[in-house]
Amino acid sequence: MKQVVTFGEIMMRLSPPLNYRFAQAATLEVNYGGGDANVAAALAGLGVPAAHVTCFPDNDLGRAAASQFRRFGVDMDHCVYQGQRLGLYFLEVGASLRASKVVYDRADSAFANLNPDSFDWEEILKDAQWLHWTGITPAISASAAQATADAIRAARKLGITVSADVNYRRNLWQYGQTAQSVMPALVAGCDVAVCSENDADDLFGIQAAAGADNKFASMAEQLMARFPQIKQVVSTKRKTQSASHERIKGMLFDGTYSETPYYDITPVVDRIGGGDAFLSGFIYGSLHYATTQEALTFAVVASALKHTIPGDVNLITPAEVEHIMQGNTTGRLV
Ligand code: KDG
Repeated sequence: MKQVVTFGEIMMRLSPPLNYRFAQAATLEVNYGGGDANVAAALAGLGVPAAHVTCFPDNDLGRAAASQFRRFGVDMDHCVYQGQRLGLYFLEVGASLRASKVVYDRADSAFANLNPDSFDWEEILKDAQWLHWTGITPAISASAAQATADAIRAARKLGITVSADVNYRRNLWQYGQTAQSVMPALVAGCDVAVCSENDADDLFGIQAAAGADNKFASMAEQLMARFPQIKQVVSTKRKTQSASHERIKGMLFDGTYSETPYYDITPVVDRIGGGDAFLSGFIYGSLHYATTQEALTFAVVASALKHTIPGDVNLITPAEVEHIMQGNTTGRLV
């Protein structure tokens, strides 16, 4: 049984311990992650049955990555094993004034070379309620973009909710098609979009109206006018008071604008996957609460908590999030 299905690449993440620089490190710590898979893993941890679909290389590294996500409670039964290599990414974790660095080594991965015909989406999505993908997935290759389009088409046919984190990563689009030409047709099939003002401008040429009091709401209104299937646009906003004081809030537009208070995220232990934590929290909240305000608050608190957890995946419980939602500013001792 799965309520939510996600689709995208899972990579091995290799990072020097603590805050060592690449040039110093004698060892590299291993984690596994992927924008879409992180959402499935966080949902499984929250108690929502979730499945992730991907293409792994048919070797021990592919199987190790799959078993890690199985340990998180994700249904990996629809994954295929074809091709030679698992994508890698190297992360050097920064601190204070020194930013983190990411180096990708994912060209020609098994996922990039996937065969779209390997996935029977109507079968995979039957009984599911929600399909989620990120803009990373169609950026990887033409075949990954084709499989994303196939999944969305099947989800629409079955009448299930589709969400996308448009997540424009310009350095990933290297296979000859542009995000600006591929993304509109995919986003047109979505009910929920995570989209920042910058991404709306870069991908769709949508800007807040000049002089708009609320730039996010103005952008979201235009996005929904362009893509009428979209019913909710959500995003986070960061406020950086200083290198050691950063906060985030959640924003939502569904015809009316709502937002949450700001929540502290410093000191940041690991910011990778903060956006995935937000969206998994929003899916959880949408499935469990009566109001979008509660869903949005759950989402931003879940994301704030992710910043305290090493690795790409948000391993939290609903009780931990609700404790903060009730106005507590520190975790509960259990
Ligand atoms: O959102 C987190 C992702 O960026 C991380 O898990 C790795 O999927 C990844 C990517 O493409 O960077």
